[in-house]
Amino acid sequence: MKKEKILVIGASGQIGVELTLALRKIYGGSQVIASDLREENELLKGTGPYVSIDVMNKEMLHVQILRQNITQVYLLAAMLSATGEKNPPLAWNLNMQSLLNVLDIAKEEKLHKVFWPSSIAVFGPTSPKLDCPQQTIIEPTTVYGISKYAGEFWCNYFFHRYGVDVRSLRYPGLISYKSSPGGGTTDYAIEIFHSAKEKGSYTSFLNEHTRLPMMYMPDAIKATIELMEAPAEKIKVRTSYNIAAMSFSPIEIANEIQRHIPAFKIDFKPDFRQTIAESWPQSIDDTHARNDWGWRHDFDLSRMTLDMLHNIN
Ligand code: NAD
Ligand code: AKB
Repeated sequence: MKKEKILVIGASGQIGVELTLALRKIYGGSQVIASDLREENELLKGTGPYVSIDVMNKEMLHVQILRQNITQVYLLAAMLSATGEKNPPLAWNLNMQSLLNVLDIAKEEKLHKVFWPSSIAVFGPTSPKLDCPQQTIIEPTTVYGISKYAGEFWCNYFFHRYGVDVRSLRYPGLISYKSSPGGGTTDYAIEIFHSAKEKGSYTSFLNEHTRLPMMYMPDAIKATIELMEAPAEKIKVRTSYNIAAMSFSPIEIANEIQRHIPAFKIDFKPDFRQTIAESWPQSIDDTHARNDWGWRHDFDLSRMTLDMLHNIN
């Protein structure tokens, strides 16, 4: 087992549950402290320690980091794109202050590493729609996207100014079956599987041809751990790396589901999330991640669909 003591903040969320379980496999259950504002997720119970932490309370966070001898922090607490648009000041406050609290403590306590995820939501309507590059026009139009873009530059700043080894990925929409999604625009791609199995039909809140970059959770977890384990000299992007696996639209995923459930039906009732989705690129160029630290994805649409349908009860 490796000698690190890790704190996962937001461990009961969609990514947090699976990332905590994966980190516990590598570092040992007792070396990975799960924390969240809400209660411990059922899947985490009995696999390692859990503490209740409000990341906005910097003093409490600092005390816990010292008390638990933490050497690495994975900060996952955030308000996602759709929920963020319902309360922009709250989203900005949580997404920014949580990061600044963690970066400040990391600087002061000389933590070994910090992970903080960005998102494809940094891109806006003026960014290239296809194969959107690492460096390009970035003019986000959601409060979530603005907070992620600002956060990327705080990460870059703390690395260059104070030597904090903070690393980041621009996750696409993440698809998983173990824990529920937390209020994003890409959540339809999870709901569709549950609805297909429960009711045989789904009403999509995005219209049929809205293509977005997506990734299956096992790939996202793999990317996160590989990024964090890569030697520091290989991490050349200190804002946040583009990573990609697949892109599809609601009609394309529905067609894929129909290969397994022929009677499955989909219809479309776009809501406010349509505008958010239309502001994002359809596909992402992740050449830098592939070249710098060897990123490769395992799951495409058909492999992911098979696995999701197999695992959803
Ligand atoms: P989520 O909403 O499922 O989980 C976030 C967790 O943070 C929740 O369990 C919530 O209770 C917790 N939290 C909220 N406020 C807190 C506070 N003040 N203190 C402590 N915990 C608090 O989100 P997720 O989908 O797991 O996303 C995790 C991170 O990954 C976020 O930064 C998100 O922007 C980013 N991301 C996610 C996706 C995706 O598709 N899921 C895509 C791109 C980026
Ligand atoms: C969302 O839709 O808000 C997230 C994301 C792409 O960041 N899934």
